[in-house]
Amino acid sequence: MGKNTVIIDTFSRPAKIEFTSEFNVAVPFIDRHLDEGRREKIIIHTTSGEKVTYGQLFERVNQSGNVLKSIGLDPGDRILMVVKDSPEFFYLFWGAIKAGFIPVPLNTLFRCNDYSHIIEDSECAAVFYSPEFKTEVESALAQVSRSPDHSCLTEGVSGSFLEQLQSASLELDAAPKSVNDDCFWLYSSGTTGKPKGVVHSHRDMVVTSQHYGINTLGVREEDVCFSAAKLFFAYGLGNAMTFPLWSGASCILFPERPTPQSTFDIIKQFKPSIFFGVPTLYAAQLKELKSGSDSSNAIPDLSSIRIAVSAGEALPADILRRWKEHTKTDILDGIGSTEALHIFISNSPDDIRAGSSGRMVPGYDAKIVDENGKEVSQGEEGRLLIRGDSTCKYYWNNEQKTAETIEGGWLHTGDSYHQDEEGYYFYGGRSDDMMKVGGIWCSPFEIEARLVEHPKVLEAAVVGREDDSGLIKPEAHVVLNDSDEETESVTAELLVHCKSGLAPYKYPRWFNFAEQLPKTATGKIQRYKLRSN
Ligand code: 3UK
Repeated sequence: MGKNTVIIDTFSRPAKIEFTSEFNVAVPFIDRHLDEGRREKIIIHTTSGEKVTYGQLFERVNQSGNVLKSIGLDPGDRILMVVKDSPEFFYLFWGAIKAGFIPVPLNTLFRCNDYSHIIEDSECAAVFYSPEFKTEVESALAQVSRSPDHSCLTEGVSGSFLEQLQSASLELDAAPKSVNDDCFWLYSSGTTGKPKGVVHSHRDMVVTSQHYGINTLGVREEDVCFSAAKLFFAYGLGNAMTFPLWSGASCILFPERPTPQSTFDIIKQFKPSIFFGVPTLYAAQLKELKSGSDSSNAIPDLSSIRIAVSAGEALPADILRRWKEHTKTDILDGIGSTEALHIFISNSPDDIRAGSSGRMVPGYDAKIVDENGKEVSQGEEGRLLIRGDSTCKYYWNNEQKTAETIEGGWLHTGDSYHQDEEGYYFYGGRSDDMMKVGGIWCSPFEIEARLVEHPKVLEAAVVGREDDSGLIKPEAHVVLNDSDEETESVTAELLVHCKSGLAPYKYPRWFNFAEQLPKTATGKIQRYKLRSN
């Protein structure tokens, strides 16, 4: 069957995926579409009106690979990308892979110090960046002890990457690779510590796109995907790039910050069939929908959406319920990670359990263990480990973290979970955020979910705090929908609300009200910042 080919047995479940021994993943993701008759089909719509066909993408990717080769990079060199969601993100990422280099997309919300850490840690050979991020990237380049050999703006100046593309050759042979070769990295910031380079191989994007994209979510050729999560995030990379590419579908790219209004406007104009968001955005969109229906503002037209997806943090059951009430569509919650590359436990269109992360995505396995690594009995809370063919090979330059996280093919997710008798998985918080209250494990997430069910609460974070006797008790940090509310009476209301809906030991003993919660750049609550002890 030649080289650079994938054969999928879709009749077996999980789908059986076989690769040729020589395998560069750029070929089935980019080149294949020409043989399958999609040369004229649009793959990318940008919100500024640009359109890119599969035929044009193939040519730009080849030109990009040729530009990268011409500047004198060596095979396996890392190329950092601080690039906004745009066609050039696709060109750089796939051009690098096809030519045998390693693209490393970075969070564009990082600051100078994050970039200088990553430039040094990755020992990269080149940095490409959009003009929007010039100040932070150039300050980082100025302060590192060893600068990469090449740094290049993507556009807007003479000699930019896009300008160099124009004169590059349209032909490029794929560098010979195999499925297990390093392909691209992502930097994961986690909820604590410095970002770590997560190394993925050539097989991984095929595995996530098939097992989750096609077989769980049901992405098909007619779909138009719109992700509020950006491409530099593993979630966004799958949503807006690898899933549409793998299925021969299309995507919408939006380079700016997603807000309820901007996402509604894009949905109205571009009519996506699949929308990918995060719980915080769904909560904000619902708030906007509510104020829209109260006043004379028109309710936005969301009728093109066939299915919505949520990941990044757990989706409270109440948000799912209210979203369905307003839009008549479901939100599929699923848990994924940078290390697993995408979602490995998920709800699916015909199998939704509100408040749960869903069931195992076929192709992945999970086990829940106690502090000693022993599997717990069903229903009991424990640490979640998963196994599957898209998990990362290792953390770059961090043997200790690799050893702690990857053990005999199993990946420690760092999450606390329990599974019910029907196979649904329930999130209980990060393992290190769990509290023992009165000797019983207590999940901050469960208390938060109860708090956000209250109509006055927008968001909540719960942490453990020592009481006068040195015992840990839950403490709540709450963001109210209306910050002018009288906090004393709201506290009393929330107390009654928690006591009536939670096991007796779980109600928060302290309430704090804030304008917002501390979060990572990817929107995860940093509970450690809220802990007072
Ligand atoms: C948490 C969730 C409960 C959980 C991601 C989809 O979020 C992604 O990757 P990250 O590496 O973070 C991973 C951690 O985030 N988490 C994610 N989804 C959920 N917790 N319910 C959820 N649905 O702590 C996990 O360990 O930033 C999400 C696809 C790809 C991704 N990388």
